[in-house]
Amino acid sequence: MNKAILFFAILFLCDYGFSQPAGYVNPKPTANQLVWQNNDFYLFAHFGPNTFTGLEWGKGTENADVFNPEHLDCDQWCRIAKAAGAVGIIITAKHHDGFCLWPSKFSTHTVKESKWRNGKGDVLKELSEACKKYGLKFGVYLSPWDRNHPAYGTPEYNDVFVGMLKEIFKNYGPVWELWWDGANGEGPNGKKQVYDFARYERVVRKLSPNTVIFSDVGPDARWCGNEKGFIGTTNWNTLNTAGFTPGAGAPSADTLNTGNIYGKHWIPAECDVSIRSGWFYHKREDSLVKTPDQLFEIYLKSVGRGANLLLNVPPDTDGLISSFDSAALMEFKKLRDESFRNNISKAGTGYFVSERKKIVDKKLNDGNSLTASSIARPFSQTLSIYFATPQKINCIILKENLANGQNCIRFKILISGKEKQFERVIEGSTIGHERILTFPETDAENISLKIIQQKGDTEISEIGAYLISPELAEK
Ligand code: FUL
Repeated sequence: MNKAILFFAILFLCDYGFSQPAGYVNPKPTANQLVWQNNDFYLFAHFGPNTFTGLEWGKGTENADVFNPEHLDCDQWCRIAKAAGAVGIIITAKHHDGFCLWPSKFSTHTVKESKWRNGKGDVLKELSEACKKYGLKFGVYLSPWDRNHPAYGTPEYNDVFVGMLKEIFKNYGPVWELWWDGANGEGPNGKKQVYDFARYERVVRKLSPNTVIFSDVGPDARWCGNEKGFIGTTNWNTLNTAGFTPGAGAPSADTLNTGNIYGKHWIPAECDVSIRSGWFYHKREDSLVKTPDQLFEIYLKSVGRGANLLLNVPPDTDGLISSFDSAALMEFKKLRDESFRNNISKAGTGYFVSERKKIVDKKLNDGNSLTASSIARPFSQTLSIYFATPQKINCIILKENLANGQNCIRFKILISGKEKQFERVIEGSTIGHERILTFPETDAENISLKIIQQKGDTEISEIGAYLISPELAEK
């Protein structure tokens, strides 16, 4: 390359704070992943023999009759999910004990073998229909680890697993999200299975191309690396997966927690966490249901850091969500509503400010995270909200338009009070789908966002400002 061109190319990249290794292609989400990331809160329902035996990992030798939820009412689950502001429910169709909540012809350990409704019951049918009725998305967890199936540990088991996938997708779809647990323990014959995830994926893609497939390493959504519901303050939607597999072969928990800045694939994170200490309902844990404040903290550290939140609310032995859990969920919803009802930034004027121009940008604070705003470029350009009179705030929500990839590496927010008498500086790494930042109450006349370093042009779709309860802002 001509030296002069090289010089100007470097200058150009430096000026815009672009930072990318040579030859790097910044991944973009599929349309489907973008929609999924906009549906960021939904429920998990761990339900099966463990609900009745008090175990977390059933052995697979349980008598099918232990499963007997006499008052099962999936409409009740859906009403509660809806009222909690969740967009859907993912059910454990089969956990590690191998018991199938639908009458699968690939197993002899299913609802059909139980005395529940004289063997005529079908939880997947009831839940998928109830979800349709209430406008909720229906998702399925299907554990590849199976402690009951006699074929587990042999190549035939992969046919069994594929057969089960086909039954589920054909009879109960559409399936919004499919959840693969990476656990790979021993089966009844003491052998471990060699999972054929590539084949499972091909089957699902063919049957249902719009289903989001979750596992530790995707392909569409990844695990956040812990079961606390916390994603990293640095959270890249990009991940390197070459040489990794779900389960023991996954990248380290730390890597899953932050993603890879220059990862090759778009695999956003999902935080799974239980409202109780265990995943299944146990009466002994009725007093251990997380408080609304704890749930709010989880929300700040999952959705508020650009991940999706999958909150487990396990139905009880009656087949109902217990009043302990639903009460906490309703209060949690109230906290979110009260906190984020009043976007104070709407009372201000949004500007795109460069050295030479100051342009009003109505999209910056229109409350619509899908309208991309002006591109923020480092150093000389800022996105700002000005208030005619200072406003008390302790929370700022940033949103990055991800359609062209995730670009902001580091940002800085300057909040200044009346006539710039003081300034609060908040620095952070990564914005992503949503970034909720909390800080002590501040009188703001101006809020300015500067991008310090980026992969490519950062498109900010929203700068929101809120005054939430001080206790919650401290989380
Ligand atoms: C883990 C399982 O072993 C737990 O029982 C639970 O289902 C959790 C969501 O995933 O890998």
